[in-house]
Amino acid sequence: MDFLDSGQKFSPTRDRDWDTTLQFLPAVDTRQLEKKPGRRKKLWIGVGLLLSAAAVALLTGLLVWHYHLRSDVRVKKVYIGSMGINNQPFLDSYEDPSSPQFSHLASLVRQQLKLIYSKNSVLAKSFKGASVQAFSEGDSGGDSMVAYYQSEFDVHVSQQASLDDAVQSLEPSTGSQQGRQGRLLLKPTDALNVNSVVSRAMDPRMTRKTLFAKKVFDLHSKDTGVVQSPGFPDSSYPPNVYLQWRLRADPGHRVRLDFHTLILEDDCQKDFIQIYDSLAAIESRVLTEQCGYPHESLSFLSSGSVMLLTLVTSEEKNFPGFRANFSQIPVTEPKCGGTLTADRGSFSSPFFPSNYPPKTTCVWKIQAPEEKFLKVQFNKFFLGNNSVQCRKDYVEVNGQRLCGRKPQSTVITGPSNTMSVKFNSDSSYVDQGFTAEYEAFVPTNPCPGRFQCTNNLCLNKTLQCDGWNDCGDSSDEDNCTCEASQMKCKNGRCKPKFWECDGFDDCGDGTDEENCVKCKPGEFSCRNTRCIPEELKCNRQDDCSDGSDESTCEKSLVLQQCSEFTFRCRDGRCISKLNPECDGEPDCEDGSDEDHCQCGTRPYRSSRIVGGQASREGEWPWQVSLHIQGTGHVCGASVLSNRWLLTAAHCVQDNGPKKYSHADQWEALLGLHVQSQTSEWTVRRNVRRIIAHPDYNAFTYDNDIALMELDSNVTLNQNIWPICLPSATYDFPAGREAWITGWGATREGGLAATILQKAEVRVINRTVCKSLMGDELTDRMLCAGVLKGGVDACQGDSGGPLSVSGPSGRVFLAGVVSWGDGCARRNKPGVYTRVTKYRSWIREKSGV
Ligand code: 4AZ
Repeated sequence: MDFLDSGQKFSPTRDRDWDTTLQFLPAVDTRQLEKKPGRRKKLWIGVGLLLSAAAVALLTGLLVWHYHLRSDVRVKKVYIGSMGINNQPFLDSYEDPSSPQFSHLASLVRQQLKLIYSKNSVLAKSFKGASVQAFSEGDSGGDSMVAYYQSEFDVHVSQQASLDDAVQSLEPSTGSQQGRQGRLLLKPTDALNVNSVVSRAMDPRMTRKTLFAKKVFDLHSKDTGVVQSPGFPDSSYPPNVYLQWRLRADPGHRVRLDFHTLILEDDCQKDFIQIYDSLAAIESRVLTEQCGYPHESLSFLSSGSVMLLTLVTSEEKNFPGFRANFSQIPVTEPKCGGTLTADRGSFSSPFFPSNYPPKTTCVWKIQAPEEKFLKVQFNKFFLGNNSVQCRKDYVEVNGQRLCGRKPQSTVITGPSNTMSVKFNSDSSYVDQGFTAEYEAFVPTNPCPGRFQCTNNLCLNKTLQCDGWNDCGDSSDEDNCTCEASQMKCKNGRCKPKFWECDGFDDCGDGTDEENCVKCKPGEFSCRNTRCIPEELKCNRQDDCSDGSDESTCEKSLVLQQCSEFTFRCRDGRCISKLNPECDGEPDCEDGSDEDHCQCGTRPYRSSRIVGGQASREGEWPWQVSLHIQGTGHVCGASVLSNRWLLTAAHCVQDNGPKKYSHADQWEALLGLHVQSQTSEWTVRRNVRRIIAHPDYNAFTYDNDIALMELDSNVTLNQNIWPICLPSATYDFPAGREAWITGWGATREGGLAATILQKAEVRVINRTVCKSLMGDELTDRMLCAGVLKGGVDACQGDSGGPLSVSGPSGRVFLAGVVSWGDGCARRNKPGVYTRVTKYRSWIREKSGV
């Protein structure tokens, strides 16, 4: 069962499959189709080639004639634009398109546009007409305003580019010849004093012929209001619509839009929302485009008093949609920039963690005592895509510009007691912004009592030489003296010996993975332990006989035979690619490796931790807390669909008078972050049925897995989302990073956590784990942990997920927390139920 298909509240339509009743007709006389060797065959090939060449020539000629020589091939082009007007006070009646004042001003704008276009031969010839859609106050307030319009042109196909150039030339772009020419056209020769014109061709996705419903909603926010997609949350949004919500605030205010829920189809070519810093859908004013189940901050602010929200949907796969609150705040809030004189402090981009508004500049001047220097550390830094020379959104520290998104902290030191930090956003595409801490320091001692990384970050000294890259540039792992349990890498770093030959480059220079392969030099080591000549790798032949020599190549190979290392497509054929499912690329001929992939995404990015730490709300939307009535939290579980959870079988075994195997004893809390503190996202469900694995062994914990069916479906939301289930042949190699999460004890014998905890561990080599944990370890178990100790799952985490990110960032359920020798002990990893072993059992019992 596809969870999206079985939803109680929404039911997206599916792509149509092949009609399996179709059959291909048999050949009438099979003998005529037999091969005839010799000259006759060559003759036929020659004739075929000649005919094909003639057909190509004819087609080319027809196309050239059609597009270049025919005089009647014309196209309609629509441009969306805004016109800034001076000396024109904004009246309330301009908000009402049926008012006489609106009609009068709209007619003046149309005349003005005609006048502007008349001065350019390309525009004059092809202009068909303009319609005015709305007005708003101007950026500078007072007597200025903005008109939003749509202009239609009719041109010969070959003239489209010149039309684009001519429209663009109307915009004053600094310094360019076209710009200067453009400004001349705007001379106020008429009733309107035009100060700017911005226009862009309409996005082709909004001109799709299938869009049958186009509608505009006008909303003025005095206080607060709600916008939501039609049908939300009871049904999915309608297909083939183009909807616009024009949001206005009072003069001197900005519009603020905060999304409560946003779940659309994953493909932005089909269903998407856009938010504009404008009342018209002008591409150069778009603040964001979103589809799917977005990961980023979903709070947006306009620069002025207007904002436009648009929703475009396609025929198929319609999802719940969105709900957002809108409100207004004075433009003057919050005040950004200023002078900072304390020895240390922090500041952030305006409205952080909401997205910063467009067209905003803030300058902070930091002043320290004379004898000190200053440094600033950016902990969060999300400033949109990198732009050439950081010309779009940027932060400038003492003249040095930073832009883009930085996954690690960045430190900038200044060799003086003053520092200037400037933040600037341009008119489109906003992001979450930054948080920064600054500190004055004595030049001879930049990190008092702490370790100084090469990138100037200061770290707690205990993080030095612990095998983890805490600085971000690995300088805390350089020049270490290795302990007996560690190996020395060629680059001087120390790594636990257990990480040698685990398939993961822990040293960073590959030395821990050298001399591991048993094959001779020049040979490739197959996963089934065979050795083949290196040059046979990626030659599109299955030389290993398990597909592994073709598993990491650019193109996947359809194999003659399947193996435990290959992926089986729905049509029964096997492909060579390693872990192809839900990686964003269709690899199977029937595309089935990309089916059922609405899973394993989350709203937040996670960061590196030492030990366990509190997670952020919504970071692990598949995490479930299983409560026993009267006891509270007992075990964890994972969301598989809107009806099914996966947990450990040992969680659902009777324990004396405690009837844990009875479904009616349990309550599942989904979308929970803090125990005993439910939020608007939390959903409680009773349990209808428990299916523990029939071969669960209460002594060895073998087959420690159980399914739980909820008594009614849940509506997925940004804090409740399924994790992806790996196929039977999915590979989680030793060394792969994994995350454990739960409300279990924070140390052995300790108390349970209130806030959902997370910790990073690694998958541990099976042979190594067997040597550490003994023969109790079966092939249906997987080990993960940090062998130096200190990080592990513990009592109360059982049943919860061991989450591993796949190649495209989707998260897969590698294991179910099962058992261990105490918690977080040195050389005692956690043991997890290996989920790949139960893929068909889960499908058979739950349909997921
Ligand atoms: C438990 O008792 C438990 N260190 C879960 C995991 C581990 C130990 C105990 C692994 O639920």
